[in-house]
Amino acid sequence: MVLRRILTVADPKDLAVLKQVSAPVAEITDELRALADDMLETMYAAPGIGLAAAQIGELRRMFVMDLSDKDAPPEPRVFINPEVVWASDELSTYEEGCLSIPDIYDGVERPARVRVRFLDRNGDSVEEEAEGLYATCFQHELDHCNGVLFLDHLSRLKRERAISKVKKAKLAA
Ligand code: K1U
Ligand code: ZN
Repeated sequence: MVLRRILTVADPKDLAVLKQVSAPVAEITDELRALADDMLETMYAAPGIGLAAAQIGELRRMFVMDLSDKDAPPEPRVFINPEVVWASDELSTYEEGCLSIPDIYDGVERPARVRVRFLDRNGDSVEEEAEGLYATCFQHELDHCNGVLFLDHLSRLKRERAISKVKKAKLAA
């Protein structure tokens, strides 16, 4: 497994990649499973609870997630060609963070419950209902597959302030 560099909004070249729409995965191969393992290792090291392939510069529609409790055994999950097939009218707001926007957190309003569909790492199709942090994280990661960052759900002022804060922190490091 290989630790990969996480692209951030502080670098204009990284941002240009993060804003792109990822391509569907045509075939689940050993190479794709190795990429998923790299993504999980990178996510755990960050640390984070999710990571989309676009965040390491791989413009493929897939992400990984682990929502297990800190002291519980890990529950790594891989989501390939993810979709939301139904979303509730009810909305909920969650304080989101993003490994590509370090140390910035803000409330984002999204559907509280979603029905999701994806392929797992064996290529089996899964459809299930998500709520709470799972629903929030799934939608956040699916946004990455579509070139959307959580800052895009906020006002232009908040977005610009956040990006300049991340850039300043990078210069000071
Ligand atoms: O996609 C990403 O950038 C990962 C992001 C996922 C996410 C977090 C919160 C709401 C929606 C989506 C993160 O993992 S940010 C870091 C984080 O949440 C965390 C880090 C350490 C321990 C617990 C949580
Ligand atoms: Zn993110």
